[in-house]
Amino acid sequence: MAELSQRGIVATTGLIAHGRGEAYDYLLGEMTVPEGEKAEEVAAAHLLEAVNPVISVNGNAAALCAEEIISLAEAVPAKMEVNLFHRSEKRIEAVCSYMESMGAKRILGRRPDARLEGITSDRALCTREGIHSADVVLVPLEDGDRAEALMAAGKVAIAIDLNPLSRTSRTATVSVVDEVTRAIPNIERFVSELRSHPDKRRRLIRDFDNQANLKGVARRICSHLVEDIDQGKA
Ligand code: PTJ
Repeated sequence: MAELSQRGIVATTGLIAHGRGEAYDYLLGEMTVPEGEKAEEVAAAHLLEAVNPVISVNGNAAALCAEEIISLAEAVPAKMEVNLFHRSEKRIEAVCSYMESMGAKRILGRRPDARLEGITSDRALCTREGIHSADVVLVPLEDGDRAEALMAAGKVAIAIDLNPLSRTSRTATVSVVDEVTRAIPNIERFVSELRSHPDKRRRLIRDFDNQANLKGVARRICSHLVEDIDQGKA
């Protein structure tokens, strides 16, 4: 992360966000919890049911798991679009080139030709072919404003965020509370499992309650803390 920050791929605030993520991951026991796995299965169902699924890529996601994102995009198949919170032409180019150097054959985002309503910053810039016309968008490590704007535009927003209380987690259609390097391969595994089962996919989507799932994660964090206290670790 530190090296990719020096190369301009990860924003300075991206390093801070990474530290926040590590703290939440510790509270989750540094593993995929059952609620995270359920959300990953539902995320896979949405991606397979979508007409135009898009994976939004920012600096942190690229730095942590470029190859896993590319592999998931090929498996679905889904488009990949670079969209940055701290946007500059130089960083857009750096992240796009980095994804290409890691094997991406096609990356959208260099030439935005549309705007996502409800965001005043340059983060609204996107492509007509990608995020603007997507029906399902996977957003790893997102900020709350854009998750809200995607939902307001009628899209299914799948967030990956270790903080179950973040505005992104509370806003998204499906909130995957798991570390992104575990979450993306898990979603790909479920894509393989669900590919030939459309009825199961629709049932999973219909029966999923995101708020109840998030409450389950929050309770799990609390009980981990209580266990640590009881065992004299805290
Ligand atoms: O590359 P840019 O310019 O688009 O900037 C990206 C950042 C991450 C800086 C930007 O999106 C941002 O500021 O995000 P936030 O609002 O800090 O939210 C990031 C969320 O991701 C936080 O809730 C973190 O807990 C969570 N997070 C951090 N690392 C991980 C993570 N979630 C999953 N896996 C991680 N490794």
